[in-house]
Amino acid sequence: MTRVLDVLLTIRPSATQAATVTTPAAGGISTLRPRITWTAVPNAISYEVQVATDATFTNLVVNQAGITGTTFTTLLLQPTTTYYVRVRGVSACATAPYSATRQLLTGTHTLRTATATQVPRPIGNTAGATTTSTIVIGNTERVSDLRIRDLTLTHPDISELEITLTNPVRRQTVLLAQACPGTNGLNLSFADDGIALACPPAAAGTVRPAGYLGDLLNDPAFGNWTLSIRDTRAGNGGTLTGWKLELYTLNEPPAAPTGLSVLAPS
Ligand SMILES: [Ca+2]
Repeated sequence: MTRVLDVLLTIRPSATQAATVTTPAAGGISTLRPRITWTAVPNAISYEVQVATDATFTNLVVNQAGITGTTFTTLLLQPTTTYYVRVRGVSACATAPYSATRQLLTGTHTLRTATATQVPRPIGNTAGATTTSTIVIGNTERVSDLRIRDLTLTHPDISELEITLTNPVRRQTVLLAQACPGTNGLNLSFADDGIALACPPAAAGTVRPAGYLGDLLNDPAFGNWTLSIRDTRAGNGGTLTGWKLELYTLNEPPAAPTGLSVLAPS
């Protein structure tokens, strides 16, 4: 007797190429939360990033797996310190070799707190109504770290609200995404190293945003920082009463002179 078996084989391609780290640029001064970017590796389904204080990657300060894109912004590094960065692609059956190591040197940064003046603002009670409040920053240095302080609003049910921050080059992150049903009012700060949001939130606590504030770093601070509050359901409305931008900007080294002239006594 002959039996016929149908066997389904799935051939998964392997990631075998090394990525190339593209930022931070070699030789420059980095913010204290650098945005690390790299070239895509064919067949990779995720990436691993390592940052260490030694070139042999013994003293790891970042060891992040499962990154699905080709960019990753670290948490806070130490100022004026040399770090070493490498990235590799991961596929279902294999791990690609590490990229060449990129050396980076962090600078120092300065805290600049800016308080919203476009408040109070009504939070509309029609479905989908969006309230915005903008803080204008005149400093042109790159953003090295960022928190939102003392975001206060009244609203009988904050789970109707989606709160988003947009930076001057239009990168966005969601701070609060329709969380904590039945909670009346909000008084919270947001930081990537804050605690996980609990419901109802402890008043005046510092929580991790729904998104990642790190996505809004490493661009110039200059321009409009906009807080948007979308009320997703008709009926209940409220008032945005205040918020602050806690912005750390990189102390950029002065530009080198483009030419030197020698003054000789005549
Ligand atoms: Ca509403």
